[in-house]
Amino acid sequence: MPMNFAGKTLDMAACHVMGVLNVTPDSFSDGGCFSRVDSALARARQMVADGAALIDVGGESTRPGATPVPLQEELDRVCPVVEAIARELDVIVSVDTSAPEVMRRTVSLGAGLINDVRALQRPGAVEVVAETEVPVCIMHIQGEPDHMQDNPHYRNVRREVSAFLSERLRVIEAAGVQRERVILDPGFGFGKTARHNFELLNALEQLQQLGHPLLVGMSRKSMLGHVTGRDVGERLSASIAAATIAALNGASIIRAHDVRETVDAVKVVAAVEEAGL
Ligand code: PT1
Repeated sequence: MPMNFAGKTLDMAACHVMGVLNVTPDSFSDGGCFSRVDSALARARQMVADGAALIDVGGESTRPGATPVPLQEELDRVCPVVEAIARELDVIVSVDTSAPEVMRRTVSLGAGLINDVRALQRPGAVEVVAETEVPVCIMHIQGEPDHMQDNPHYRNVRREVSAFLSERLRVIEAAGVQRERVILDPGFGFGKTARHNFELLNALEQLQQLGHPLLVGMSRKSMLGHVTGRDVGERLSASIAAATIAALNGASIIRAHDVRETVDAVKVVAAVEEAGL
């Protein structure tokens, strides 16, 4: 099952690691600022050396409590970095955005995957993706990042996440996005209690029944703090355990901060699976 990400293909029957590259506010204020692009490129280069098959570039924080970023600000942060990585490195550039204009511009600059935590629900997003040929990851979210953790509630989280993704699939397919280029993500930490997240991790194989490759992101998240009692900087072992479970249960892409360690874990899972053939 190869998927084509703007000229680079990945076997989605295997598991790959996507490195996280945040280009959120810092000391550099202006967009094309050399220092910002340069340090992002250096970080991306290290993640590629560590075995990342994809780099996820994000200019809007979507972690719990984060507030929206104006469009121009997001464009200024993300575009120069996407362009530099696509030009300089042999890796698939993913862009973590919900803004149709950011999708359009970054694909023209060489991005190979659109990663939208809002599942193309912003006006115009489905249409922009339909005009491109790149794969898209649609993620389940309940609410918006600023308030999504206020009081997450489900009658049956597995069924509701699955129903949401099925409905979004129906809508975007009807708009002309071929199903062969859609990746699904249950959205760990996006409007969910720790219990909800673990129920979803437990049910990953059921989500696979939807017939699409799965992307998962649990790296350093609070669900891991909940069970270990550890702060965000001390969650590496828990992140590797979660990544290992996801890989064993069929995830095709694992979004992670600690690329080298996650790649090692994925290699161990692949060796176990290889031995069973
Ligand atoms: C994700 C993801 C993402 N996560 C995809 N894109 C984030 N496709 C950003 C916490 O509970 O899982 N899938 N883009 C980061 N978001 C969060 C959410 C970070 C929750 C931290 C938490 O700590």
